[in-house]
Amino acid sequence: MSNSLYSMLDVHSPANGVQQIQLHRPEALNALTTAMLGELALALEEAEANESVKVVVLTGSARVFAAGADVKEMAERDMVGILKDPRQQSWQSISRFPKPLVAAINGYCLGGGCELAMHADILIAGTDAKFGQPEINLGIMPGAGGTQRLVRAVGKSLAMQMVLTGQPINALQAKEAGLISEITQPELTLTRAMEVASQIAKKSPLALRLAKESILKGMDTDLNTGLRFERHAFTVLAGTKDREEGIAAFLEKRPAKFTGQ
Ligand code: CO8
Repeated sequence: MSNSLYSMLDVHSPANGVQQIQLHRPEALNALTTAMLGELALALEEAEANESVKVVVLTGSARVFAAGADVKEMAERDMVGILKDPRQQSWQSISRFPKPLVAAINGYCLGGGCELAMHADILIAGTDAKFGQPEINLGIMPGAGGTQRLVRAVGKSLAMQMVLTGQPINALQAKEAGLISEITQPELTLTRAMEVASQIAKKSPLALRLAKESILKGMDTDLNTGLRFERHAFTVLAGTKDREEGIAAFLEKRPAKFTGQ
């Protein structure tokens, strides 16, 4: 069942800990308007607060994940408009989402759409997916992490090529470069993403949260600082009931029942 609070998203009720959020603006290939990005930020805030949501799967349609920022809306913003850009808050909110976020991507994943996909922790794409930062063709450049997250994901040379030529890469290239973790047949992308999300949803939410934070922290810092953060996070988990349960379940040869305590 979908939540009708949202006009450009299909926000499904969580099932077995997994909530599916679908970008839904078919008339513009899911181009991200300020309002749509605001809806997504809000949906993720709600997912964060909802204890029955353990993992979110973000997807688009069969043809497109998202074709970028809405160029028509963008054309109306001058420099001061961009300086006061309300989308910035939404991006920050999306980037702070603490639960695992899995993206299921088919078709075009361009510009702001690719930047959005890179906010996901795990990216699973159909063989038909195309990833690109075509902003250079509009006389601009990526503005929501496309020069920063992309280089961390695929390395300097490919990031430069994508950003400076505006040419997209296909799913196979994205897999080889490390931008995505798996390729599937297009009709199976969402199913596979839901499978991965369901596996994750059975784990301890506390361990998931700290493991995600630790990996993301490590991408932004030097090794020693990252290792210190990991050590602290690992130590904190030693005080949880979920750790007791996980270890007891292993010793008793039964599946663990994690409660997030
Ligand atoms: N913005 C607004 N409308 C769009 C966008 C977009 N990004 N992409 C497609 N549409 C609209 C088209 O205008 C068209 O509408 P209409 O029928 O009313 O003319 C409809 O979607 C269908 O599109 P096409 O007819 O072009 O479909 P094609 O199959 O021929 O082509 C493409 C598909 C190749 C994806 C093509 O639509 C395209 O090149 N789109 C633009 C891609 C692009 O340049 N993206 C980057 C935008 S800039 C950006 O993302 C900056 C990010 C800054 C950070 C902040 C983000 C929120």
